[in-house]
Amino acid sequence: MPRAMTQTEETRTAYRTCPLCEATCGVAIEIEGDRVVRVRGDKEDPFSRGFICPKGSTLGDLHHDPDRLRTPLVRRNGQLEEATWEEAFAEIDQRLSGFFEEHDRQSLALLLGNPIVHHLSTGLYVRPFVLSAGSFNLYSASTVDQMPQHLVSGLLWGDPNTFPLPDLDRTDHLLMLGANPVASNGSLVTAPDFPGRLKAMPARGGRLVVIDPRKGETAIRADEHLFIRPGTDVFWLAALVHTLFEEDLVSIGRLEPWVDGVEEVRALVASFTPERVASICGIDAETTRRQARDLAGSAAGAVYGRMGAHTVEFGTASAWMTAILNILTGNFDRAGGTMTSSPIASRIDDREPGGRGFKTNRWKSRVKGYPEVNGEFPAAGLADEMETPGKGQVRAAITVASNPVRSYPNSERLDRAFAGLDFYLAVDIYVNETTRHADVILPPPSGLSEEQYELTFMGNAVRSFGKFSPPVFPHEGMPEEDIFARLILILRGQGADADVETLHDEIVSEAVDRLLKDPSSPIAGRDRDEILAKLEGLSPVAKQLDLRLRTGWQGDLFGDKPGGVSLAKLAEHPHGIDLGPMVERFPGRLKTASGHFELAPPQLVEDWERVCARLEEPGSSDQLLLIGRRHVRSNNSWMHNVATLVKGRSRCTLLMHPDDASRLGLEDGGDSEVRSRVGKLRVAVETSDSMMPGVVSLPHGWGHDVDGIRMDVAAAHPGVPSNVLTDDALIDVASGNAVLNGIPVEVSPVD
Ligand SMILES: Nc1nc2c(c(=O)[nH]1)N[C@H]1C(S)=C(S)[C@@H](COP(=O)(O)OP(=O)(O)OC[C@H]3O[C@@H](n4cnc5c(=O)[nH]c(N)nc54)[C@H](O)[C@@H]3O)O[C@H]1N2
Ligand SMILES: Nc1nc2c(c(=O)[nH]1)N[C@H]1C(S)=C(S)[C@@H](COP(=O)(O)OP(=O)(O)OC[C@H]3O[C@@H](n4cnc5c(=O)[nH]c(N)nc54)[C@H](O)[C@@H]3O)O[C@H]1N2
Ligand code: SF4
Ligand SMILES: [Mo]
Repeated sequence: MPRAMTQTEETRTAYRTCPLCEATCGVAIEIEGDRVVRVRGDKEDPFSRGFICPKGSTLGDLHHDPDRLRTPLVRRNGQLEEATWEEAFAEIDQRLSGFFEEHDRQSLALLLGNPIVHHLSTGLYVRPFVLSAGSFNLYSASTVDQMPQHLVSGLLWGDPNTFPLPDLDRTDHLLMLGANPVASNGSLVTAPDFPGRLKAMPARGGRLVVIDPRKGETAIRADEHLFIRPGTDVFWLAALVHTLFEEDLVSIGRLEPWVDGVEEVRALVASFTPERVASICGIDAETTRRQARDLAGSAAGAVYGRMGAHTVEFGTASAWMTAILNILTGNFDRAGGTMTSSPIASRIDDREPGGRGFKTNRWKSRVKGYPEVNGEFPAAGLADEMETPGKGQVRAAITVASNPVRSYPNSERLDRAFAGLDFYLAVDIYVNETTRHADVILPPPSGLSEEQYELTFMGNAVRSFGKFSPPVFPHEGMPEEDIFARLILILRGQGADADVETLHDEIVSEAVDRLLKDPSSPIAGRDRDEILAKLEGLSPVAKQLDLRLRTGWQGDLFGDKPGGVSLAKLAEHPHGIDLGPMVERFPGRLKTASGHFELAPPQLVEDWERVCARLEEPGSSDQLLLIGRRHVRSNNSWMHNVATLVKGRSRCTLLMHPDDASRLGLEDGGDSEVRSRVGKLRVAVETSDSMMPGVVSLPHGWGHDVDGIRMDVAAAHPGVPSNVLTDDALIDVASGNAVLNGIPVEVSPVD
């Protein structure tokens, strides 16, 4: 944008959104010349109202990080060397064409990592990119994170991407399981200043109850915290549902005519009495009954489960029981309960309940026969696909913003598998534990050089909000959409020099045509050239964004609704525009084939047999179980190269209860060896009675002392990689999600 380029020598403030986590905090970036001198929370942002966390204030450090790649790297004579963009694309074209002459398309795996959801270009180009690859071997952070929720959303109300959001600002009773938003700032719910929103609850008589095997940053602020044995939430949630039936507390309310399967659910939880699950979960029966009554008795309550409830053996069943609790207590789609978002860049098509429903298992993975869910295979199955010979064996990979060697389970096995690939292309900003194995690395520009709109997260937001920000700096290399366009053209067999502008135009035209042809679209039947002319002059990503904004439920409909939202209108509001809290969207939003809520879909009922089998044979409660944890100064696997965030005492320690430590002969600060079925590592012990006895905790994303990485600060603060211990043979069968919490481990002292 011209503004950024003409004012580079001046002092100025740019308003943007922090792209580092789901909270989407507004930031005010103070710039002198071409340097960021300070990042503050933007007090005028109506959604975040000035809140930021320590990570947000390091956006300048990330931008100026000398280790952040600015030029492509190509492997020559075994070394990753700087190359021009032309050389890099020529290499990719030559290597991939050679590869496809010998191998099936399925032998190429695509991996999409967490940061892609924060960039407009990746968000908008990922679909054509995946289609151009023509491979079912698609993996993403979703199956090490939230796939259980996609599946439950898809089966219960017909849309895998409509998430149930706790209405934080209006709820009277929030029952939270497996989430620690005071450290994580929230997940699958976008609410900047989550801590402040929780703090505001007591003033309106609201209560927060946290269920967690660790009394962490959020639990200490709760009105009540209960320890739970890792991986057992499903039993406890089922006991709550059981109690609702037993004590006649079911009260669905307004949506009752649209809810199917209530009697089936009653039967499914019949044997899950609070007494029966007490010893499995570690929560006594009377407390469980009281929790069910408190939830049912609140004016507007919400049950919210995340990471710790989803990345476990029964993750889908937990997400399912959570949704059932919200629906049976009449709290689904009720203000103060659990609602769904109305993003400004989307239409609202809630006229008639009913749609196509949600299907999985349209194709299966080669080695383990895992069904696809939401178009993806389980991350935990990738190493099998890479190591098992045969037609379709994965022999090449493209990773985009993904660090599987630190983020996926049984990471040492994946490390070896990546080292052995025939061809590996990374689109990434660092040479890290995974990308060090690449043959080519293409670095997208710094986030500060991009046009910005948090398209994905506005879809999970507790308010309808929108903010568009132009780039702060000119970019050093190639715009990300051009990187994708070139890769798409290469994957389509059109070569390294094909014209990217034609591809960008094709993608925009297709999006316009879809809307013109769709009878339910607000611009159906309008003149194509008129619409395209009104988008002229914008970048390819801005065109797609403007199209969505202008045809969204608040849009200006390209002139038909004067004063409505458009990109131009957003540009007049650099702090963003707020269009209010969540609103009731059901039953019109139901997209199941029946047009009803399917409380007992056959797929989930079948999966319930696994839960019942475990109820019969719960196994030993003496086994030590490993869980993860997050810290507000860290972000998954890639922000340890920021000196201000990693300084001080190492936070990568094995937390455990002092009684467990003394029983095992371990001391606070002493080294321990931790072993699981798949791996072992050495790490310092930190004792704390915030831990439930029998449970140990290690953060993930560390382990930076490996050969070949180019992240100097991170390498000096390495920590240990917890996914050496997580087991790729354990998955939540229904969704394919990895099990990252509740891993059986042995711990012993090392001298
Ligand atoms: N600072 C920081 N913020 C982040 C991230 C980060 O790495 N650092 N990552 C971002 C990402 S990608 C995500 S997905 C979100 C995740 O955000 P959250 O969903 O809030 O996840 P965590 O912070 O990992 O908290 C999970 C909690 O579950 C508990 N737990 C573990 N096992 C169980 C169990 O079996 N049952 C129950 N009830 N609890 C359990 C843990 O003790 C922990 O307190 O955070 C995002 N924000
Ligand atoms: N044991 C355990 N494992 C976990 C978790 C856990 O709680 N416990 N959490 C899981 C969760 S929730 C998630 S989401 C995953 C995350 O795992 P991944 O999807 O692997 O994401 P990150 O670890 O954030 O790594 C991000 C990668 O993108 C690169 N990168 C950063 N910014 C950009 C950018 O702007 N563009 C591009 N192209 N690249 C960029 C970084 O260099 C790095 O390589 O980890 C999962 N793994
Ligand atoms: S909570 Fe921190 S990392 Fe997340 S968006 Fe806000 S400032 Fe950025
Ligand atoms: Mo995540």
